[in-house]
Amino acid sequence: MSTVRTDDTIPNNVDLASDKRLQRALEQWQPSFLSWWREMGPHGFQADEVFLRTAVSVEPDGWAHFDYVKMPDYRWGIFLTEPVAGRTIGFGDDLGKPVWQQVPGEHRNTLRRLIVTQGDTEPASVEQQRLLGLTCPSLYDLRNLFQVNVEEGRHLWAMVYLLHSHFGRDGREEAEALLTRRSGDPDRPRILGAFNQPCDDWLSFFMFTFFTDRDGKYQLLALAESGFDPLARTTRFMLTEEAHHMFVGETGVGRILQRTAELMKLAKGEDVRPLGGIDLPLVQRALNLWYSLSLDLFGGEISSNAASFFASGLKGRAKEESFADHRALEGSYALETVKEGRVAREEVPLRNAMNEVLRDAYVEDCQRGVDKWNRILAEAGVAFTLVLPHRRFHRHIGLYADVSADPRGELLSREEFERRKEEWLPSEADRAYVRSLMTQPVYAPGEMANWIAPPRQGIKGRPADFVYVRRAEA
Ligand code: BYC
Ligand code: FE
Ligand code: FE
Repeated sequence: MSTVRTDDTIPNNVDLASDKRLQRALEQWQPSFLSWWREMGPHGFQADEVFLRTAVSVEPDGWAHFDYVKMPDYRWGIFLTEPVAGRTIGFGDDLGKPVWQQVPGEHRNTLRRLIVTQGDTEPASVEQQRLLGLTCPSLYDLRNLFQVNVEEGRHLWAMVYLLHSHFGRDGREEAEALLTRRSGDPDRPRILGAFNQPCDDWLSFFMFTFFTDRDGKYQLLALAESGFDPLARTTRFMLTEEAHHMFVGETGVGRILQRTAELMKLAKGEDVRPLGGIDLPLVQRALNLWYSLSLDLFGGEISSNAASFFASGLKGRAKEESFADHRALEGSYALETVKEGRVAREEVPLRNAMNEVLRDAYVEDCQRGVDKWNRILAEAGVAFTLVLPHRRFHRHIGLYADVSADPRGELLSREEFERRKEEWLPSEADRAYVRSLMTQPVYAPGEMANWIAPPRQGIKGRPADFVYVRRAEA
């Protein structure tokens, strides 16, 4: 059982104090992290006291502590799940061999790249969301936004710990670079596409936490299988926190749907804009956007990178133990490709389709959430069904990057797509409308913006009108 040190400058359960060099390196990175947080973290709320959850151990029942904390004082710590005695590599060419506690030389560059790519998304999301507090629909939502933000900060720490402890000088340089790229910056952008998109209204925020954080879940599940044991143990613990992020997205959109359904009854029709609601076709367009951007995050359908991550035991499939064959040397995966303007089937070796296998699991999980949203609408007596668009729709990575398709996956000319895209994706007018609903924040305890229903329950047994954020200048 590893000892938790929460009194250290950097809370941890990795016995940081016994490795002075590493401890010093991380303590040197810490002020850079904090100045990044003050510059790029939630704007305008750094002095407020927020009712936050902090990870304090890896005990399944008791890993989190809830209390008021000013965000710059949040105790970002390093926590790895307990090692599994005798753990062996669960897939690929080295199946059954002992897992690695140190980075094997031949996998060093690949592993570093995977860790940096994962790490880069964490601060990126904080940057994307930094102005949202100024337009929050309630103190409850404000607190949830900040909860997500501080935990993404901790996920950055998790990756930086690996870079510092296992990759020497290269790792330290990468850790610095993680604080210098900026979401959406044309010169120094974040690595992956979706993390450079604006996420500047709350409909986008809820879609992001539903769809994009869920990519996080699946990428983390795949890395949790890694033969590089410190990576597996770090990502396993990150998944514990991730569940709340998706909860915020699922319930956030669910509450919008519930409110829209109420307003539709008052309006005696579908057009809820005169009543200040978010109409369902607009919700569908926002869904189409964030789902398609998030599908891109799984990489190309046919990927030799993915094949070699799998072969070398670095990145598995989600829930690898649920598969019968962990080598995946036999068998193939049937993909739909587009050749000369027509959809065709192509069989590819299974290992080359690992990105698509992971995407399949993700799509299924998204569908379960969308089904729940549709039940909210059905129970409110609204005849409208939200649907996930086809995988070919609005893609920028992989086989369909150069293909134009409608949400049903039917191929179109680029001209037709351009002409009709406002039917399927939020238009400038849609965005302006959503922003117009969110010009004023709601900071009064228990109050809720007009466009969203209140949550079913508060946080950690606290009532709905609890003061989740104590505003410094309130
Ligand atoms: N945007 O072989 P391919 C999260 C690049 S989210 C831009 O098809 P591969 C979170 C790719 O790097 C989880 N570029 O893909 C959520 C490659 O470049 P090179 C984040 C892209 O290598 C919310 C080339 O295209 N974690 O935690 O299999 C809030 C061909 O690539 C994109 C991870 O991503 C893209 N979307 O890569 C906070 C896990 N996709 O080699 C946090 C770590 C691909 O030609 N990363 N490219 O220079 C990976 O496992 C893999 O790098 C990828 C797919 C899944 C990204
Ligand atoms: Fe994260
Ligand atoms: Fe997350």
